[in-house]
Amino acid sequence: MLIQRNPNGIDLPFSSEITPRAVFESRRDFIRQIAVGSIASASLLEIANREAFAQSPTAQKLAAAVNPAYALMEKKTSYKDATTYNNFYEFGTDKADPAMTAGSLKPRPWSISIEGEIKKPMTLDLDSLLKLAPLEERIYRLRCVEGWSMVIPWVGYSLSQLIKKVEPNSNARFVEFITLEDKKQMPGLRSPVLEWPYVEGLRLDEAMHPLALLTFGMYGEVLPNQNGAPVRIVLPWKYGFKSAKSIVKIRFTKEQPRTAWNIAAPSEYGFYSNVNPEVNHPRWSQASERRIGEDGLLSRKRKTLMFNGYSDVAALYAGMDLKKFF
Ligand SMILES: Nc1nc2c(c(=O)[nH]1)N[C@H]1C(S)=C(S)[C@@H](COP(=O)(O)O)O[C@H]1N2
Ligand SMILES: [Mo]
Repeated sequence: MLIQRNPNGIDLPFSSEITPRAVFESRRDFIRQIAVGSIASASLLEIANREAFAQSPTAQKLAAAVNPAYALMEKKTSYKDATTYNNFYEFGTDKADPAMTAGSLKPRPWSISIEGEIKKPMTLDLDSLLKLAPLEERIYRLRCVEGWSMVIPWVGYSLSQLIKKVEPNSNARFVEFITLEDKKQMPGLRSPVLEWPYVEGLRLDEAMHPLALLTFGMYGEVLPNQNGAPVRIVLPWKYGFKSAKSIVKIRFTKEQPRTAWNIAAPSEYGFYSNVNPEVNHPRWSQASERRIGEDGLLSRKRKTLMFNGYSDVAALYAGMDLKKFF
């Protein structure tokens, strides 16, 4: 192989040496086409996104048409990164743990019991849940409170569809989400790192916002266990920890529910936890973020946007001091 010394003194092979000739040639054509503007920028994004779709060869397909109203035009995080860099403390606290240990979770049979301040309490199994409303694909940015983000194509429908079905009564002001707690399936429960089960909550009007997604799949497949199989919520305008995984119970309440991270560290994690670049975590800034798989480990070069860019939700918080209600 021909080695060329580059100006920085590092030996680099020519790209024609490491790439088969035909691929190299067609790439040159491709670059030429971009230069003359014959490939639209939308298809450039499509090409960038192809890499993101190397899905699991064994997973069950769960296809749905993209809802263009919620299709973020950004390069998707690769399936590999989205399924090997996870926070799911029931399966360990290291980012790599859930992918290695969540095989013990049994996502079928599964049901969610829906109770509390509603006219129609019910238990729905997974098939009934899947049939309740048409599935949509929604490409959302997920911003973790730790300062990183991903872009993931989720499959689900608005949580509001389920809420309408159970008919909240006039006492219902909040919704609580409760994750499975089973030591046999979840090795991380042996550690007291959080109070178990993992609980999260929303005000009822937040839960009714169309962006709040009851989620069954990602990348056109059912949710991998490490991402919260078989059903979770995704709330793209809030820090990632609000999006509880592997939900077994949804309870409607009069009082504001307790939430897992607020119990663990109340001065660090508030009930609302809306993405807000102006309210820093006591131990780090929230003004910027790094995109997993694209940016360097210490490179938080992307500006974090108010409500993670989902400004539609602002009306939910009109008149509220979001520094106080962080
Ligand atoms: N039950 C449960 N849900 C959870 C968590 C958890 O530890 N347990 N981690 C949260 C955090 S901190 C984030 S950032 C997201 C990560 O979702 P992902 O792994 O699908 O990207 O899940 C959230 N949901
Ligand atoms: Mo997170």
